[in-house]
Amino acid sequence: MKNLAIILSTVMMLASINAYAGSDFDKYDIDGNGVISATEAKVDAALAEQFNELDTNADGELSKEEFANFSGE
Ligand SMILES: [Ca+2]
Ligand SMILES: [Ca+2]
Repeated sequence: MKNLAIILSTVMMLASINAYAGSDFDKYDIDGNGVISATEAKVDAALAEQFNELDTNADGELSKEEFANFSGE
C-alpha cells in the first residue's frame, strides 16, 4: 500500500505539471506516448470510471479518438 501511495502521489504531481500543457488529452497522457493508460486515467475519478467504456477497441489504452467521447462528468 505504501508503494501505491508513492506512485499515486507521483502521478498526481506529474499531472499537475502537465495541466498547463494544453488539451485535456495531453494533461492525462502523463508520459506523452500518445495514449492514456489505465494508470494515467486514475488521476481523474470520472475518467477512471468510464475508462473501459471509452476504450472501444479494448486495448487497455485510450487513443485521442476514444478520449474524445469522455464527458468529463
Ligand atoms: Ca500515456
Ligand atoms: Ca483503446
